[in-house]
Amino acid sequence: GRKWTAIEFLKEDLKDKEVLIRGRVQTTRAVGKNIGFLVLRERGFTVQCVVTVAPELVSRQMVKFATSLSRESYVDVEGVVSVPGVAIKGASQQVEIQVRKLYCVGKAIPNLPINIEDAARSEAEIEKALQAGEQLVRVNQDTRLNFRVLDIRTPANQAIFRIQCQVENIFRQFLLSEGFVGIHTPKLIAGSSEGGSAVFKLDYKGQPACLAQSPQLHKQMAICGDFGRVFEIGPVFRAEDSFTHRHLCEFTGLDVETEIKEHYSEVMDIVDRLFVSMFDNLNENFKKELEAIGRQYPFEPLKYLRKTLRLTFQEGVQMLKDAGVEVDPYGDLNTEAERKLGQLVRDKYDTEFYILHRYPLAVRPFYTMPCYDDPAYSNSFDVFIRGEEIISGAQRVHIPELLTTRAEACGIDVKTISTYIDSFRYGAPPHGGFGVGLERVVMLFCALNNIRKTSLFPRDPLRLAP
Ligand code: ATP
Ligand code: AMO
Repeated sequence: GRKWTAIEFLKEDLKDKEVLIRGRVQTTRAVGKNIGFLVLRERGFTVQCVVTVAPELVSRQMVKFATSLSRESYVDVEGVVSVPGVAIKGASQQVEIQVRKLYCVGKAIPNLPINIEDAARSEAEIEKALQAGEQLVRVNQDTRLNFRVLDIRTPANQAIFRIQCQVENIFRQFLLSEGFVGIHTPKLIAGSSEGGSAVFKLDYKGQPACLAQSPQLHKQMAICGDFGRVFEIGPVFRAEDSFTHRHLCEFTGLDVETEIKEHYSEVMDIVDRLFVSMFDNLNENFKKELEAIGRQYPFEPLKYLRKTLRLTFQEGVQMLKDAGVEVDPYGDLNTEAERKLGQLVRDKYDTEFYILHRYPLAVRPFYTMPCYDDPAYSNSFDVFIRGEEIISGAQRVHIPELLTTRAEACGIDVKTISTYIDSFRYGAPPHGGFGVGLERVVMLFCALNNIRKTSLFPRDPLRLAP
């Protein structure tokens, strides 16, 4: 095959060399009939190509063809690298390609529903452009999602999904290094795994069934099956009935379950080490991606401590109370109280990442272990980034009689989970774990305002396409 050069690597050291590149047409411009310019883009990098009429090499027809190519068409260009004396505006690479040959290998329709350059601008750039009287279309969230294939071509979106991939990668690498085994649990199950009604129901060859709301029951059963420590990366389905900036109907769950020797703090220790190393890794190795996101959606780097702060639920309630916010000490925190507590914690402890534990039992799922010293509370925790939840976790009830009582007390039909409850009759170790929402981690690490930005093809109550 021929040798291809990525646009990213078109630099001065290639001066006078012949290169072969492939890119999308970002813009075209004709100057008279003899010269044309086109900017080609490849994964966020752009280069200016010059088509100049020259005997034997480039015809007027070719200039016309090149400058009339529709935006976003894919073209292959053979040409020579040159270095102009002045800075090149509107392209990331500071060299030009003197075009010899040009082939359109993937034509785009002429009027695209989204202009990528407009879709890539920050709010501040849009304001500035509008004030300067520029013609420009503000691309709203719904339009972006309707034409997601175009939208995800922007540098910020390209970076978001590279970071998402790395979060998943670090999660896996970290847990493997700590002796965890990766598993896959069924997504077609007989009933609700979290209690509650937010399940997608379906017909399983005549039997009523659900799409799994979490791997909760089966990851615990894997512990009963002697794996010791397990993790899973997989889809989670929630039939959410309201429309928020942080709920999807399908998201990616990063789940962990492990034996506990003495205390549920062992589970929180894993959260602590995993996330501190994840944040360090992203800040160190994904600077370019974080900058690309920040150029379109400016944000402050996440503040986190070397050892993650742990507060009890009661301490959190007290902090809110001291700040004049009354909350039920045996109830759940609503979104507003969670946000407020996030601010109070940041101001007092200088961190935007912390663990809140010992939640009231009444607001946790049936499988949660009550506190030994006070059964009104539970061995459970949530973890927050910038005042919003990214993780729920807990020690589980591994005593079958107590599990049955708790399930009944929570209004669960124990028949639908009988094989799960039975698993604990065959001998089970004390254990616990947690579940992380991948899209929420990326959203909140980068302080993005909507979870739809961190889901490649989001599913929400109104959206089943694309
Ligand atoms: P989880 O699925 O772990 O419960 P969550 O972030 O949805 O994650 P919840 O404990 O369900 O956390 O909710 C916390 C608070 O968020 C609730 O008390 C409620 O005020 C608000 N909330 C939860 N779900 C919704 C929703 N679908 N629409 C609007 N507000 C919600
Ligand atoms: P929970 O229901 O809190 O806990 O879910 C765990 C984490 O998943 C994310 N999350 C969501 N992300 C996007 N859209 C949603 N609709 C949504 N719902 C939840 C959040 C949340 O913290 N079985 C337990 C976990 C465990 O105890 O191991 C569970 O599912 O980031």
